[in-house]
Amino acid sequence: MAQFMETNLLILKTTILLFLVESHGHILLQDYKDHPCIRPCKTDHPMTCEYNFTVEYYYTLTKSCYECPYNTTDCGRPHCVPADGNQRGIITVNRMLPGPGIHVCYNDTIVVNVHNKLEGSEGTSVHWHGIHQRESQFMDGVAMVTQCPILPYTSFQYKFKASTSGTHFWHAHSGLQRSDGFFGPLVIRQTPEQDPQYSMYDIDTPEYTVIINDWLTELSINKFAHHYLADGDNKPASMLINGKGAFQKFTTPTGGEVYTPFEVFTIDSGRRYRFRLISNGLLYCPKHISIDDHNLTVIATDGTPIEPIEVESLIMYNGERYDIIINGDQPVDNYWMRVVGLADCEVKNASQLAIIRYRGANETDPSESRFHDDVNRDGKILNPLNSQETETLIPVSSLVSKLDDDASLKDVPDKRFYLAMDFYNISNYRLNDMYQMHDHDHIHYTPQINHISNTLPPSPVLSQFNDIPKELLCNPETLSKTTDCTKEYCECVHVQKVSLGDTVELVLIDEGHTYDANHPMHLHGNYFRVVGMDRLGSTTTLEEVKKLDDLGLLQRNLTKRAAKDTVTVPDGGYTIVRFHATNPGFWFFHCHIEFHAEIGMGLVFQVGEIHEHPKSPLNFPKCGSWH
Ligand SMILES: *[C@@H]1O[C@H](CO)[C@@H](O)[C@H](O)[C@H]1NC(C)=O
Ligand SMILES: *[C@@H]1O[C@H](CO)[C@@H](O)[C@H](O)[C@H]1NC(C)=O
Ligand SMILES: *[C@@H]1O[C@H](CO)[C@@H](O)[C@H](O)[C@H]1NC(C)=O
Ligand SMILES: *[C@@H]1O[C@H](CO)[C@@H](O)[C@H](O)[C@H]1NC(C)=O
Ligand SMILES: *[C@@H]1O[C@H](CO)[C@@H](O)[C@H](O)[C@H]1NC(C)=O
Ligand SMILES: *[C@@H]1O[C@H](CO)[C@@H](O)[C@H](O)[C@H]1NC(C)=O
Ligand SMILES: *[C@@H]1O[C@H](CO)[C@@H](O)[C@H](O)[C@H]1NC(C)=O
Ligand SMILES: *[C@@H]1O[C@H](CO)[C@@H](O)[C@H](O)[C@H]1NC(C)=O
Ligand SMILES: [Cu+2]
Repeated sequence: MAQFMETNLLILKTTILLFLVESHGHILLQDYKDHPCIRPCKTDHPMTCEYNFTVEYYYTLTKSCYECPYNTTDCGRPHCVPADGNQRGIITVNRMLPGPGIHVCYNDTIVVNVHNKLEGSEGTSVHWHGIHQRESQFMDGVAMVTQCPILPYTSFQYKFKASTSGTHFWHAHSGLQRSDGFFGPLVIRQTPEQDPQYSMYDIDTPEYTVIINDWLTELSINKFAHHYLADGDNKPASMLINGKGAFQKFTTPTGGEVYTPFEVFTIDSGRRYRFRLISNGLLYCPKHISIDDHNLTVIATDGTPIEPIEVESLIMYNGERYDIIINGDQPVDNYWMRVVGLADCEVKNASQLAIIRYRGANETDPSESRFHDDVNRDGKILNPLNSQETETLIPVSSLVSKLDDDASLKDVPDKRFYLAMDFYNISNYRLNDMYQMHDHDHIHYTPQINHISNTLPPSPVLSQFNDIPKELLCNPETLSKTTDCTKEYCECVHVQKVSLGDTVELVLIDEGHTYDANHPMHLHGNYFRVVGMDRLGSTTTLEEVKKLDDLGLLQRNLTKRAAKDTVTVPDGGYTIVRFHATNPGFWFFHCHIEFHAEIGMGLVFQVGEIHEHPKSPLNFPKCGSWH
């Protein structure tokens, strides 16, 4: 009888599965784990690498998961997304979490057909985080900056040259979709001759890609609205490593405890592995990463090579990437990879584990305690949170690049911007100002850059500049004529213009008066060099930093500084970055904390005059308001 019922159930489930596959017409939901572009890279053998991305609202632990987590084999079934065991709505690409990894060689051409199958008529777009898109500026994927959102029922083809080598990732750049599962790795490998770190490792294959994110227990729009409009918090409860991990506890009929499985990285004793770490961090949750009994030799950050540095642990902010070497020189066994959430992630102890398993070890969890508090990890920490440099706390401003010095490091920059950031006490209609005005104990401070909240225009600045009413655009200089934005809420499309060929210096200041938060700032379309960073105290001001600079007291090192695209700014301190603006277009610069970016902590750099920008591709989709 039981046998019969099980068979019936199987037929039922198979029917559902078939139905779902069929509903996609002829598009197969591929994981691309055997994509022909995954190969040893050779000079002058470029390929065209094509992918289909089907974007859908989906769910964790669907019926396609069968008996997962009670039967861990079932957790690996196609279309099953176990995540951390908590059941919630998600957005997936090809019903995977993370979405398919794109692994190509330098100089390949990447073609991604995005099919928008989201419910609710929701638009979308995909950003290729770390790719500079020279000559393909329209492919940067920022809705209302470089393109219109991809409409539901339509598809959009991204096509660009893989000309920014290194460890990157792709993610939705429309609303909060990135936080709900719409992301995946993007790695552009070099030939042995091109790779300055080739002698440092033996193995560099897609299995050793590690994408990490903090994770909510509900759709992020729920969390966002609950937090900003009512009494909800903004603290993540969980974390994922390659979309997996243990969080929700399940009880077996015999009273045992089970969890959804951890990610496992299998290594061979005696070999050196290049692990490519990617932080798709969502909220204010820096991630402290270590591996029991193993040091991390860091060889690259945000895709660019650095002089190797050996540390015991490393902190990653949202949007950053680090390539590390793990040496398989310890006894054959299982070891924890630990990712511990700091700041807002400490409130609910959001953390996650993965397993480094030496081949030959038993397939069990490591015997070390799961609780990081039980495992003291002393020693050097790269990229510390809100700290000054010490013997053991190593900021990224002290990393030494393996790239040659370039015009971004010349003595005097052509343009300098002081960008002051903080959470300001300003009545903000987006954050429910009626409530704010009546209850000062529960005020929502507004994170801004130079007291401006960025908004996006009704047509993309890059593809339809002439369709945008110019009064929507602003910057502190234009606003200062009419408004005191320190007293009044200022919202507009914040555009700062630089000339093509300028060396631009950004002095990023976190005034730090409200909370001890830090902001990971990400620049599209360019690398910058991190030439200075310091924490001055628990707070500072724009005026104080300017005064120090006038007195020659802001240290800059203009030799061999690390090239990055995402960097932290210490609370009560500053970070100085330099970029050489040779890539014409409109490039978004924003905090990579999803909620901060969504409520306006960003601006757009216009590099070059409009006539110097590339022309829109033929028949490029258009959008805008209609009156
Ligand atoms: C993408 O989908 C199209 C149309 O369904 C199909 O012809 C093509 O082979 C697919 N390509 C890949 C790489 O999956
Ligand atoms: C990349 O492609 C360009 C032409 O598109 C070619 O000149 C260059 O040599 C190629 N580089 C490598 C490393 O293959
Ligand atoms: C677990 O599921 C797999 C199929 O996914 C099946 O082959 C196996 O028998 C199941 N194991 C148990 C203990 O039920
Ligand atoms: C890690 O590095 C420290 C020095 O910073 C050294 O004392 C320790 O032995 C190293 N551990 C391993 C496992 O290599
Ligand atoms: C977080 O962990 C600490 C130490 O292990 C524990 O005391 C505390 O109760 C935990 N907090 C929550 C919310 O689980
Ligand atoms: C694997 O487990 C078995 C039985 O629990 C034990 O005898 C053996 O020593 C273990 N092997 C390793 C490599 O830890
Ligand atoms: C915020 O500003 C309001 C008036 O704009 C003021 O009444 C309130 O005291 C301020 N709150 C804080 C914490 O500074
Ligand atoms: C700047 O960096 C270079 C290269 O790492 C180093 O040799 C030099 O001492 C640094 N200069 C200062 C002023 O710190
Ligand atoms: Cu921020």
